[in-house]
Amino acid sequence: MKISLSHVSTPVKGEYSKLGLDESKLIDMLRTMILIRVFEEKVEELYLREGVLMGPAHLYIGSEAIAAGVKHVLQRGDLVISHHRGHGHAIMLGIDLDKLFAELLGFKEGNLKGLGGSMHLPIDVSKGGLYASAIVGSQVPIAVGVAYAQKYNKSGKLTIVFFGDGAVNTGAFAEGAVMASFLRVPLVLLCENNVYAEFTRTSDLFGEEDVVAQRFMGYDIPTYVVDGNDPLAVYKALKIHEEKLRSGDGPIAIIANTYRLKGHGVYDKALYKPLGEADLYRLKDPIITFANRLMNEGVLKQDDYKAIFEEARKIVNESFEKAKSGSPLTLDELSYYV
Ligand SMILES: Cc1ncc(C[n+]2csc(CCOP(=O)(O)OP(=O)(O)O)c2C)c(N)n1
Ligand SMILES: [Mg+2]
Repeated sequence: MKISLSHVSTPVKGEYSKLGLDESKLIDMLRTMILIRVFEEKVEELYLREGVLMGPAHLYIGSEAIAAGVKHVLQRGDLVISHHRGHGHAIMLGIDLDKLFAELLGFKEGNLKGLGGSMHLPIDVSKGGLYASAIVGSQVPIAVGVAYAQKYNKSGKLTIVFFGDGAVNTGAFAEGAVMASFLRVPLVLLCENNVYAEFTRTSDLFGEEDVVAQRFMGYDIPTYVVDGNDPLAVYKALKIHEEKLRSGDGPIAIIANTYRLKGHGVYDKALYKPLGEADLYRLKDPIITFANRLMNEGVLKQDDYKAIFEEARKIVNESFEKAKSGSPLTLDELSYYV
């Protein structure tokens, strides 16, 4: 059995044009990351301080670079399948923020009429968000079927399925990976390796640091390991294999190494994390790191950086104000939809 694991480094400036990167894409990646961050901070506030949101919410804070890197590879007709930590995917897909807030509030103006909530937020078929599941790992074999349809129809489109480092220990992941490999489907298995699965360090489960990468071996699927805090590394890993994916050469996997800066859900203070660990990772905050890079490369000025944050805060606050005036489905409507 072939084992194919390669590390993809961040592109140097000279590679940008070959990879189809220009200034507007670079700035949009940063803008996307900031919009996700500001949205998530608002969500956290609405849960913890305002108490207006209920149910679970698993924040994407710390992993924004992954969604931003994926965004510019997607074409119309490509599909995204997500998981319980999918707010960042929903924003990357371009689902209106007022619809997302309405969905979190349980209102019929939400993208799923308030029936899905946080863990199904990235679903809007018109934007390419086909499905999301909170049953860890279960989305992987489903994504194989979706990608198989794309292959069968010779569509040239691809599917990206997001899952976490905890999901790689499920039978569903293994089953999906075997089928994806066997059927040679245009699927990207994208593992957001954020160090934790709920309240457990994934590496503690096996006492090995690289346990996640090991889970990808044996399927004959080319697997790329990237810095998931760098949107350009994520983008590059997808881009170098894109043509092969679209032409039916079979699936790839990407392990994007990142860090869950917050607790598992909004309610979780993450007191089980080693003291100082999150602070160390905050020094490598993906937004600050990427903004510094763009400033060093002369693409971004300090004032523009501030303006992007201001703009994101305005969009987020206005979207929430708009969503607040919505209402839940009536009983009649509920019985129709459920
Ligand atoms: C099949 C299944 N088992 C257990 C759970 C409970 N659960 C919810 S999230 C989670 C951890 C998932 O960790 P990971 O895949 O790393 O994703 P992350 O939350 O870190 O993004 C678990 C065990 C579940 N939802 N589904
Ligand atoms: Mg995890």
